[in-house]
Amino acid sequence: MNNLEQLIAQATADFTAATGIARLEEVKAAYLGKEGSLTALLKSLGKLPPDERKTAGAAINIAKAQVESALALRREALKNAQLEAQLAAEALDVTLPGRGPIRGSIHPVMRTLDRIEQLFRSIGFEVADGPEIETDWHNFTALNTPENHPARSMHDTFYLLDAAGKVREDVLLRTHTSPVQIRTMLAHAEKYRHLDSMPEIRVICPGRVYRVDSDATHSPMFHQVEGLWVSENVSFADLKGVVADFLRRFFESDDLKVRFRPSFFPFTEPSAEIDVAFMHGPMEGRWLEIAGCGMVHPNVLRCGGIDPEKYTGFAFGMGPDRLTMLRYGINDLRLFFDGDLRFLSQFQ
Ligand code: 2NL
Repeated sequence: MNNLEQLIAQATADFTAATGIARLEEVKAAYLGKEGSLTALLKSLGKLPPDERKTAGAAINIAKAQVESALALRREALKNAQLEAQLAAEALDVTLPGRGPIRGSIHPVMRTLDRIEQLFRSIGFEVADGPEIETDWHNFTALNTPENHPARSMHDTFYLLDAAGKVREDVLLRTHTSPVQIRTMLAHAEKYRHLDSMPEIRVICPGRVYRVDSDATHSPMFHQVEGLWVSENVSFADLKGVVADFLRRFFESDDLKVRFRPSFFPFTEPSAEIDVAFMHGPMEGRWLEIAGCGMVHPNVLRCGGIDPEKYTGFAFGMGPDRLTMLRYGINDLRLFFDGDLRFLSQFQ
């Protein structure tokens, strides 16, 4: 083996021994760089006699070409290995099951509202809604609530500020859904103004209401469903029948005791609290306050544009948040409103 063949063999072995691209470039410099052995051989040509120079030069150039081709081969091999390693590292297992979209669910209080609406619709009630920012008149005055009543205080009701930052006296966040019923009566009376007698009103009003109150059983925003039935001959007996039937269907229980306990509201007379007692389960035999009700006060009918000499009505109000807590055994009202998915996702 002559010197050149030895050099080619050594270069090829050195290239093979280099296991990374960076190391390969270092090895390359030892042969083909400025200080490389092949470069030195080419430089030494000048010292040879002219007649030997041609054959020696040709031989060195052939050797150089062979070294370069060995280098290119090794470079290619290393690049392929690198790519393969990367592909293996980043490989996706396409046989894994997909994650799919995250499923939302109906909020437990909305389930209760849907259920209440469905039950009342089945006995001919319509569902109405109205603004959450109400006038003082619709929220209090029309509901026979006196000017100095504590419910009207800044302590109990959220008021709004005007542009100058002063408390407005005319508007507030509604404290109950009754103003929707006032609006319903006014629109109904107006619509049938030209008739001797108007068709009856049967409506429920579900929605958000606001009071200055916050603890485990009170939230500044909560829900209410009120109901109203106005007709020429509607009585407290009808009220009892409608409410008792509703509660038995809502709680899916026939052996449920319902009690009407005398009470007071400015907007009804007479008025009553509605209590229920379950005859089975963990709450067996305990009376629970569930709603309020009464015969619509004549002053309230008058504010709704309805003649109290000709028509009577009953009304009731209940808290769907509390009904939901009872139905699912939830002990903290705040769980409904702080949006924790660990709680909400249990109602799929
Ligand atoms: C309660 C009590 C009640 C009413 C709401 C009402 C509405 C009109 C006229 C007369 Cl427009 N009354 N609503 C009546 C009695 C009780 O709610 O404890 N709610 C949670």
